[in-house]
Amino acid sequence: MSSQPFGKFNLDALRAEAYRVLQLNNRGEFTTPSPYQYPHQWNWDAAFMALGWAHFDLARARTEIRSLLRAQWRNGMVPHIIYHHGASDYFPPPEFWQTQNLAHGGDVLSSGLTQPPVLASIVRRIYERFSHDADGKNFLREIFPRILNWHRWLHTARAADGTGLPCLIHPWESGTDNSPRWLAVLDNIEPFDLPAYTRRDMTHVHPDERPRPQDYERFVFLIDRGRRVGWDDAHILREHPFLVQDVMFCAILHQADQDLLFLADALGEATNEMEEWLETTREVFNARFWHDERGLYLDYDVRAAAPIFVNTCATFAPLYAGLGSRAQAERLLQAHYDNPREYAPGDDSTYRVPSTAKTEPAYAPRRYWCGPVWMMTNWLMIHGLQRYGFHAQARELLASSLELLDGRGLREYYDPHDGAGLGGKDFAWTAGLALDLAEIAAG
Ligand code: 9WN
Repeated sequence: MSSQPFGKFNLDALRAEAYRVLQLNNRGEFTTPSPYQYPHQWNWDAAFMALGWAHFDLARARTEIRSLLRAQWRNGMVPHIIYHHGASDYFPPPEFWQTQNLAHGGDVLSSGLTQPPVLASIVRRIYERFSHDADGKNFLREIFPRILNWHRWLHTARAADGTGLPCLIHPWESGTDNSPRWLAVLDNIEPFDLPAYTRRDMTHVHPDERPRPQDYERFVFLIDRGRRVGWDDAHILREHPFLVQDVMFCAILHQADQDLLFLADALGEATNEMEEWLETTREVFNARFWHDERGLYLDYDVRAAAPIFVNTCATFAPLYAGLGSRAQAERLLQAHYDNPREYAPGDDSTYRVPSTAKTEPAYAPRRYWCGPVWMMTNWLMIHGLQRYGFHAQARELLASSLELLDGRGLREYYDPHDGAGLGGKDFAWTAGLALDLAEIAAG
C-alpha cells in the first residue's frame, strides 16, 4: 500500500506512543491490556501485543506467547484470562472460576473459557516479518504442538454437530462480549441460583459504556453453570443454556488453520489434519452462516437451531479468511459496508467501522460492542478488503483508523460519531495493532 495518502499522519510519533503504552503495561512475563481496568493476561490481546513487541524486542514478543501457552489446559484449551500473579481487584477473581485441580485443566490460574484463536496467524506474521531464521524456526518448533492441540480441541471437543465448527459457551469467548448478537440469545435465559458477586468493571469506566446489569447477571450465570459441571466439554455441549457458533470466531479459526498449515510446512510437519479442517469448514461455512435474503453473514444459535438476526461487523470477518465468493464480498460492501444507514459515514457517524449496524435497535455508539469502533475489528477488515482487492476501501479504512489512533490516543474503543476515545486508557492491544497498521501505511 503506498504511503503517500498517509503523509498527514505522524507515524513515528504513533510508533513511539505505542512503545510507551506497551512498556507501561509490561509485567515482565506478560502484558496487561490496560493498567487499571484489566490487570491480567488476556488470550487474543496477548497475540496482538506480541505482534507489537516484535517491532522492538523479539525476545519479549516470544515471552508473551510462551506465557500464554504455559497456561494451556491438558485438554488443549488456551484460556481467555490468565492470572499469572494471582488475584487483583478484577472481577471475576481466579477462584470464582473453580478451575484449579481439574484433571483436564492447566497449571496456571485461569478462567474456564477460551477466546478467538488469532495466535497462529500472529505467529506466522512475526515469523515472516521478523524472525525468518534458525532461531525463529526453533521457537516455532517449540510452540507449534501447543497451537495444534488448541485448534484440535476447538474442532472436536467444542464441535457439537458434524461441521467441526466450534461452539462458544459464553459471550466472552467471542471477544465481543456485549455484542447485541449475544444479548438477543441471553434474553431467553432466565438466571437462577446466582452466586453472590460484586462487579468491578465500572470503577474506571462510565457505567453507560459497560454492559447492562441484566446482561452482566447472565454472564455470571453462565460461568456458574460451567463451574458446576467442572468445565466438562461433553456435559456443556449437551446442557449448557448458551451454545452458539460465531461467524467471526470461525473465520478467525479458518485463517489460523491456514497459517498453522503454513507453519507445519515450514517445519516439515504433517499437514493432513489442517487440510481436513480447512476443507470441512469451506464446505459448511456458507450453508451455516450466509443469509442470502439479507446478504449478510449471521451467527447461529445452536440451542435454538436458528440464525441470530442481528447485523454486526462480524458479518465482514469471512472476507479476512477468504471464505466468501467474489459476489458475496461485493454484496456485503455495496449493501452494508458502504451503506451510510448501516456502517458507512453519514449524518450520524464519521468513523469506520461501527461494531454494530446503526440500524440495529440495540445500536449505542458508546456502549461496549454495541456501536463503538474497535481497532482489532478494523484490522481484520483491512486485511479482508485487501485480500479481495478492494484497495481503495482498505486505504480509506486504514486512514480512518489512523485518524483515531493519531488524534485520540491508544484507547480501548472509539465513538464512531465524534471519535471520542473510550473505555480503558493506554490500551496495549490497540498499541500492538497501531504498530501493524503504521507498518501497512508505510508500505
Ligand atoms: C472479559 C481484555 C478483554 C478483551 C475482550 C473485551 C474485554 C473482558 C471484560 O476485555 O473483555 O473477558 O471484562 O469485559 O471484550 O475482547 O479481550 O482487553
